[in-house]
Amino acid sequence: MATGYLWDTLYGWMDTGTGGLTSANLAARVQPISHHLAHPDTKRRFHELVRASGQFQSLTPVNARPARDKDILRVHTAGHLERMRELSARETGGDAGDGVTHLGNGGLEIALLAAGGAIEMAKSVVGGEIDNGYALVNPPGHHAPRDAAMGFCIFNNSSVAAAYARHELGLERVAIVDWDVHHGNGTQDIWWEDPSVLTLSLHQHLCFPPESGYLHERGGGAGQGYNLNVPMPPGCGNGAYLHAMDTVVLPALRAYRPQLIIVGCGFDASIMDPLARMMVTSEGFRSMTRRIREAAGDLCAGRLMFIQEGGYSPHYVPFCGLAVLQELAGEGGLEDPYLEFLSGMGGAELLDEQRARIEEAVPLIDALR
Ligand code: 9RB
Ligand code: ZN
Repeated sequence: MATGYLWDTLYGWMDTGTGGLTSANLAARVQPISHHLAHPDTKRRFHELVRASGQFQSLTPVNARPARDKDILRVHTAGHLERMRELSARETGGDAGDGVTHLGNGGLEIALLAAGGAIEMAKSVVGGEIDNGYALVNPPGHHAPRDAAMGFCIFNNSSVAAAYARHELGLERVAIVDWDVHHGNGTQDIWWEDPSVLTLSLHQHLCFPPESGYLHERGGGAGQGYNLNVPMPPGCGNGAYLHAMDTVVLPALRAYRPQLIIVGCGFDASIMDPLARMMVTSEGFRSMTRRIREAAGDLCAGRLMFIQEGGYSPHYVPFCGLAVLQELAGEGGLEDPYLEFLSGMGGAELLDEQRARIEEAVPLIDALR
């Protein structure tokens, strides 16, 4: 099993500003802090664990290249790209539009490298140079709709890769499974009327963005039925997530028969994450990865690529990520040193309330057959 892996030093140079979530603001008494919640060190620590654990030796390196304007413009407006270009050219950058998404000086170059990294991984997987792959990109992408930056996201990396696969690699059906704990609203927006990309988001209901990610948001026009949301209550752990995979995600994939599966892989559903209230451990992410790898094997010759989204525990993201990489590559290695302790906290078993909420999404699959 050849598993591709992609990281670029510049991903760790994303300037997230001086605040913790919003900008530091003296009048509002929001103090500056060295690490914004989305500071890239969390992802850099993941990369460093990949190197220091020895896992890197079993992976096939894939190099990032910047996305071209035409790659971005398949899924974003020219106005959005130009606004980001203008902001990035400013001496100190600035807010990209929603009050929490800072784009520093030169940040456009890094955002284009993230979108381009997703493209390079898609090329390698579809071209057969690797069986599957993990693009550890930054900034993330799934909140960015066609015409804006939002929620730490500048360009919608997974959508840029899906559009590339559709238009340059000749695929007819691509599925994007987004298990970041927040709603993949940008991806939903971009493919709303397009049945050639199935979009599926598992998320903590209303965690972010506000008023987004309801079950009844199902796509429109020709895309009607091809957007699936699985809003989950706070407190879901491994059992609930695996139930969502078994009853909604995998049956939806089997009904849709994609030629490539893209996973929007956030680790912010983890039990250690500061920005949400779920309880998934590295073992949960490992099991979800195994299930989707097996599904990709059955459905699309194993063509599967992961694209990094959120994840804000600098302590735990590296070990969740390592578990996913081990599972993609089909071999074990270094163990999660926190797992025994975290497993003792409970929360792994599926509760009736969680089961009921998740199974509300099961009838949505009928539209895909
Ligand atoms: C806004 C605020 C946010 C923004 C982004 C996230 C997580 C993103 C992620 C969480 C909270 C606040 C718009 C505070 O991880 N996605 O995967 N909060 N945003 N105040 N205001 C006005
Ligand atoms: Zn998230």
